[in-house]
Amino acid sequence: MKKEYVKRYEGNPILTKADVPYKVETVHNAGVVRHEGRYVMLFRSHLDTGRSILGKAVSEDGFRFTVEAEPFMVPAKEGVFAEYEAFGVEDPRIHPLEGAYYITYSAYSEHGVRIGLAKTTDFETLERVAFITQADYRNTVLFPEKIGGRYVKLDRPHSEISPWSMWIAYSPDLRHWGDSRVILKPVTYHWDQMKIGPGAPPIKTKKGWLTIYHGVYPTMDGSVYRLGVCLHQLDDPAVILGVSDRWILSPEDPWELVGYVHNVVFSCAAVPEEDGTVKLYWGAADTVMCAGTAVIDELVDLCLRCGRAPM
Ligand code: BMA
Repeated sequence: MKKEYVKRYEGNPILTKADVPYKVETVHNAGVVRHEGRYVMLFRSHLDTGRSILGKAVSEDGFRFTVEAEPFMVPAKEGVFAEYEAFGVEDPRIHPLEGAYYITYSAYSEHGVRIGLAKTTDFETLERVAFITQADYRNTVLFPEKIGGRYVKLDRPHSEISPWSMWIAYSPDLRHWGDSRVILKPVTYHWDQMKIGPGAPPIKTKKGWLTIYHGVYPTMDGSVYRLGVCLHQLDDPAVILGVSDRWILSPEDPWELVGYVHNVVFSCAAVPEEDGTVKLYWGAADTVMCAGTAVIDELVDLCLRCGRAPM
């Protein structure tokens, strides 16, 4: 059994609030994508109101990022988006899809948390498309292409009877979603027994769609957020081919163990590279951004060899 699936970048943390030219309290839970030969990061920051906004940073190598002078996305000022984003926008995931970048984000308001969908082609302007869930949903990721003629998303509703599980849903137009089903649940006395949620947008591999997700374990000292992997069938991603019973990343470095919320590694981004590796990005202790690399085939293999039951 391999000891380490994710190799941490030696320069971690890669981004902190000291790198941000405007006043923020944290830099975490960022979406990252390759755009025109560079890496673009949209990161979440807490303000000193406790509410969140999104900033933008750009990098040549995927590790050393420069933050832009102004925030990229703040709560909308008018209309339906203003009503549902009043308490902040959080945890962006960026999806290259049909020539544009679709951004899913958590929108908070007095009505709860729901998922907004926004669109950009250049990371200069941003168009809000629609809310694609009701409350209380978080952690929505889109598959990077249509499957069976429809768009597909994973997300994470919550209910008392079936806590914090991963669901799949389908859409003809990215706005209207249906045919939803639960596909992966926390299972008692496994590392992710308390809650799970999709992390990075799924990655296409020969053996299936690879999803990096977060799993939470309750302890006497609060919850621990770790990262794990599962594999979906290529032509029917509702079918889970394997889910690893071992985590791939657990809080270890000092900035992962201690911060705004301690013992957290939380990912919204994984960028597959042509050499078969993936650059993985995670927020550490809800305070700073970190990065590392993994070998995609090893993660796929882990899903298939070291599986637990999906539910
Ligand atoms: C989750 C979300 C994440 C956060 C994590 C750890 O419920 O709020 O944005 O990183 O908790 O605090």
